[in-house]
Amino acid sequence: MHVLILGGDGYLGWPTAMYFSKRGYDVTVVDNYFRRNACLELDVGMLYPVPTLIERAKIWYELTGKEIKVLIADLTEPEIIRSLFDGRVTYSWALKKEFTGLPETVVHYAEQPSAPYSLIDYRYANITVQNNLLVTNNLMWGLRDFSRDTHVIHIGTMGEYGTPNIDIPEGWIEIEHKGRKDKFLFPRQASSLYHTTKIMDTDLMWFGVRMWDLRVTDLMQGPVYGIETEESVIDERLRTIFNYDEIFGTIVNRFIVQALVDYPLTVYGRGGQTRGYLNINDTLQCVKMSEKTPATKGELRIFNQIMETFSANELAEKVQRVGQNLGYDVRIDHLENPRKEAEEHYYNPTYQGLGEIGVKPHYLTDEVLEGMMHVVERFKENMRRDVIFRGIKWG
Ligand code: USQ
Repeated sequence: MHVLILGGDGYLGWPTAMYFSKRGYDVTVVDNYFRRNACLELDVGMLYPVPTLIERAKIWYELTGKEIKVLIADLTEPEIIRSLFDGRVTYSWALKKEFTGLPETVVHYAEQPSAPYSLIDYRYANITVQNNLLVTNNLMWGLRDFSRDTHVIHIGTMGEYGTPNIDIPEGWIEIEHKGRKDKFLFPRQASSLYHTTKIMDTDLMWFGVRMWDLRVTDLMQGPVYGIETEESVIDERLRTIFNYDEIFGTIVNRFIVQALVDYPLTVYGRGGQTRGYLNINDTLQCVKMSEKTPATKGELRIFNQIMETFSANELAEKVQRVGQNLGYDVRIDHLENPRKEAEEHYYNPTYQGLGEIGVKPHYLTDEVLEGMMHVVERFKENMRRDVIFRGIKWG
């Protein structure tokens, strides 16, 4: 089985590549180093340096004897994606240069993933819109023209739904109107421009499913936390990129670093914002289980990819408690919220589907937080206080 991973250098992409490779799949990764370049440009250092994607693929090969083929290229160029389906591809690194063949599965992570980035100003908004929509559209047309049986696993986001005052189902809702019924995508109302591009992705893919019988699983993921996966513990050079800055860091990873450098935890506003969270290891499980039980032809299957919900306040209190047990003096601050979002709201999403296909959740226990702190504290001398909060405003 061949898995093609778009966005294979990212926080989730590289761990996913190793995960499938270890389990015997042929793996090809594509990336244009968007995230690394954006971190350099915006001067938001990562916690530790990470070898390039080609270097990581070589290290992986030396340690496991398994090949991950690498293409460094920009997927907004349609010919790049098409070359991955029609065999014209020239890999940037591979032991065997010949084309692996059509992928049974494409995992699509190749997106600008940050809500604050998308709202820095109109230029970053444009980069987000252009990148995210063009990559998804190019992928759809590549599949339409060369490989309609390939199953796409796209990482969507729970943020597509926003925080409606009604329960959130897994993607679809049946509506009765004037005595007639039909099934529709659940109404979506995102809270950032980035999240809005993910809504547009879903609409593009839904079009491809209806028109060309494509097979798509859209995973509505919540904010992910974590650092080590089963494969990265083999060698620390294989550890995924880790951001703790305001732009690319997600809340749990940020709070952990803040606790360690005596920076009061940056709860935005009143802190009642509730989201669904998951461990990076569960992202891997969810993608794997989706791959094992693919969507059928002409199906857009949607799962809500979260394992438990917390408010920002609850996360801060957890990190404070665990940090204090380890001897850190952890304080909590309530900053004026730079985002425009509900700080107290109803939140009741359904998230059973992934459990039903075999995903076993990991939870954010004190032990898990403590384990993360122990890994992260080794890099204390690299932590920069100036990147923690710059206050990119939504309004
Ligand atoms: N928050 C704080 N303090 C912080 C950082 C965040 O209170 O220092 C709050 C935010 O206001 C927000 C919540 O924590 O209400 C989550 O923020 P986040 O920065 O961890 O996550 P978000 O911007 O929503 O985006 C992240 C990923 C994105 C993914 C999304 C899933 O960057 O790629 O799609 O999580 S979700 O949030 O469910 O839409």
